[in-house]
Amino acid sequence: MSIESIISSAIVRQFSDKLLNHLEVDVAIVGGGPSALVAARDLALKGVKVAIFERKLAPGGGTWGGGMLFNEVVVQTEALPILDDFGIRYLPIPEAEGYFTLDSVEMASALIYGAVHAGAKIFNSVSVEDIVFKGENVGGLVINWTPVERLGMHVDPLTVTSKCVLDGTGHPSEVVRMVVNKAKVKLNTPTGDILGERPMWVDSGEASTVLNTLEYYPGLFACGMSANNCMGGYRMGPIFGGMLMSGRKAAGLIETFLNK
Ligand code: 48H
Repeated sequence: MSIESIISSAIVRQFSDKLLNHLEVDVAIVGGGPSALVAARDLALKGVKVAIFERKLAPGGGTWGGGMLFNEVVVQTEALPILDDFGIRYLPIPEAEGYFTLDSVEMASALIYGAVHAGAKIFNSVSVEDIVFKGENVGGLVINWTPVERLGMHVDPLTVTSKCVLDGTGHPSEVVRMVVNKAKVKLNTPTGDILGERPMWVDSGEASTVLNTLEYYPGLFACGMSANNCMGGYRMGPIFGGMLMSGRKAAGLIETFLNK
C-alpha cells in the first residue's frame, strides 16, 4: 500500500469507527459552546456516553472573540472552580472584587480539550437539522454535514439516537424551537412556548442563565443562552461565569434523569 492510501484509509477507518460508536449515545448535545463543553466534560467523567454535534468547523461557540473581538472575557468568583477544573488561568480585575479576566482563546481551547479528554466526542461541521421524536418522546437528532446545509443541497440526513438531548445552540435555541414548531408540544415555560431573550442586564442575565437551565420537555434540556432564550432571561454580554455554571447544572440534571 502506498503512504497516500495508508493515510486516507486510516482516516476513513478511524472516523467511521468514531461515528459508528456514537450513532447511539446517552446524551446528544447540540452545539459546542462553553456551556455545552462543560456539560459534556462533567457527564463524560461520570462515564456517560456523550456526543456533541457542532455546526462550525471550530467548536467553542461565542468564546473565541471575547468582547467585540478584544479576545478577553470576564468571569465571577463562583465560576472559578470550573476554570480550575479545566486549567484555565485568570487575573483579578483591580476595581471590581469578585470579577476576573481571562484570555478567550485559552478558554475556548481548554474547554474543547477538557471535554474531549474526558471522553466526549465532538463531531464538527455537522448541523442538527431536526429531532427524532417517537410518539411523545425525544429520541435523538437528525444530522447532516454543514456544507450540505449551507449549499442547500437536497441530501437526506442521518440520525443519532439518544436517551436525552441537550440544546446548547446559544441565542436561537434551535433544537427547542424545532420541537415546538414541528412536534407541536408545550414546553415547561409559562406560555408553553419560547419566551424570547431580553436586552442586556448583566447581573440578572448571569443569574437567570443558571436558573433557566432546565428540562424544557421530557428528555430535552437547554443550557447557556439557549436556556435564557427559552425562559425570557436578559443577555449579559462577554461575561461567561453563567455559561460555565449552566453547563455544570445541565450535567447534574441530566445525570439525575439518566439514573431515573
Ligand atoms: C449544530 C449548532 C446548531 C445546530 C447552533 O452560542 P454559544 O457560544 O453557546 P453558549 O450558550 O454556551 O454560550 C453563549 C455565549 O457564547 C454567548 O453568546 C454570550 C455569553 N452572549 C451574551 C450576549 O449578551 O450576547 O455556542 C452555540 C454553538 C455554536 O458554536 C453554534 O455553531 C452551534 O451551537 N449550533 N450546532 N447544529 N443546529 N445551532
